[in-house]
Amino acid sequence: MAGSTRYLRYIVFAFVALIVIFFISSSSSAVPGADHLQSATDLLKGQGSLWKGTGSTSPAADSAAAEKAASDLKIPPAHSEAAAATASQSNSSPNPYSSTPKVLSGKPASGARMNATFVTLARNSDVWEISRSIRQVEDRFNHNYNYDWVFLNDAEFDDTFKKVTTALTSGRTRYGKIDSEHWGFPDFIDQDKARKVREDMHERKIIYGDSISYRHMCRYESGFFFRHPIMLEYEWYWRVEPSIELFCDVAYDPFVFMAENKKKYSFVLSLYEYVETIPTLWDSVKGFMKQHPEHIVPDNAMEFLSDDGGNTYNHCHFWSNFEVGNLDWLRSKAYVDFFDHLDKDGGFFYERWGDAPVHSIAAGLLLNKSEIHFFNDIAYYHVPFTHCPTGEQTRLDLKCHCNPKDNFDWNGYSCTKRYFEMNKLPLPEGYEKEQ
Ligand SMILES: Nc1nc2c(ncn2[C@@H]2O[C@H](COP(=O)(O)OP(=O)(O)OP(=O)(O)O)[C@@H](O)[C@H]2O)c(=O)[nH]1
Ligand SMILES: [Mg+2]
Repeated sequence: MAGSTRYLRYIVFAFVALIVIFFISSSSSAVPGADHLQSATDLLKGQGSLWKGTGSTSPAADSAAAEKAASDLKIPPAHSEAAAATASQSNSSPNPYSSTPKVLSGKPASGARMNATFVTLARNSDVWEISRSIRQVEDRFNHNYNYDWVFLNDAEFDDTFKKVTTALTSGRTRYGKIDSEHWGFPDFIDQDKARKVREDMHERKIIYGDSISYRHMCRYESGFFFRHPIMLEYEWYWRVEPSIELFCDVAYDPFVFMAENKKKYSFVLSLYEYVETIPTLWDSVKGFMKQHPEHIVPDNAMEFLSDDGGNTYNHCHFWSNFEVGNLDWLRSKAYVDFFDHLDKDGGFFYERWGDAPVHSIAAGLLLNKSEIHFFNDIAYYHVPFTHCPTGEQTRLDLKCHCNPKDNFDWNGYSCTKRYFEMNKLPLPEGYEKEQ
């Protein structure tokens, strides 16, 4: 009898335990709203770990999964072309972050979209400086547009660079390594001569005068970035450098503007080049003009570049750390012939030719002057110059935070007035007050 009581006690105990377990487990799903504790972002993040390779086998599948999950959650997919694009990245560094789905921070703009990308040449050590630039570009413009961002480097980008930049951008990020053929001394360069030039420039304290990498950078930006395999997929680019600022909202799509208005090249700041870095550049340009008269456009912008009809260069150039431009133009026979001619003359290494005068002279001779655009309404800073839009109403409308007194445009060292004169454009209203 004592044994059967004990069994009965065990049975009652087990039954009670079962009831308790049942209540505990059912109460956790019965709490009102508990199924919403996981936010859409959490869910995306959770699934993101699958998309990064554990659950799917190809980048295309990753991106399809990302879009499906986003649409299941009623969140607009951040980059609908991701599949095609990630699949074509075989020539760039593997990027485990590029298919990370993003929750858009703004409402994507409707209307025409261009085949366009931001492009940045950078080293891994530039990560925090370029992050500042990205944040500004995203806040002032791209959070509404989600254009891609291509990063190029002569070395492999490291994980930190990729992680941080991918987190900051609203569009797809792509990372390309530069071919050593495009970043190095061409074999026709006399190394001894180049070294002596660097030593001499060092003595004369010419900025970056003794730097080899700066010369590779200038040559790459002059002749190769638009031919990188990733860049071949795009028609338009917007160049962004580390530590720039954008002071105003960009209220429309500059790529669309450029296309609709038949523009090929644009600028926000212009100035005179440091003469010591380009003593024979214009001789080389004259050689090109003689050899390739077929590339010189009749209604060109020579007036911006020269005060004597092309005999001498006045050193005016568009500052190329900001550019919105057309890649097909840079890839055209005219531009490539121009670059090749200059390159053969060796001034990237025997002097210190910058990509700014090279691009500017090309734009001035190979484009119709109406194809070069000045963006008054894109407010910009790259040390040490500021372009703050002329015209108070523009600055108020665009929520600008630059001081108009810092605007460089009407300063005697700027060439922007010449651009207006060449195009017979009235100077922007109020410019006298902002000189
Ligand atoms: N990958 C790589 N990028 C470089 C190198 N040197 C410069 N860059 C990048 O090329 C662009 C131009 O270089 P900067 O150092 O900004 O040249 P700069 O604008 O004439 O001079 P700063 O006044 O120093 O800004 C920037 O986007 C740099 O991050 C390099 O050696 N490797
Ligand atoms: Mg710079």
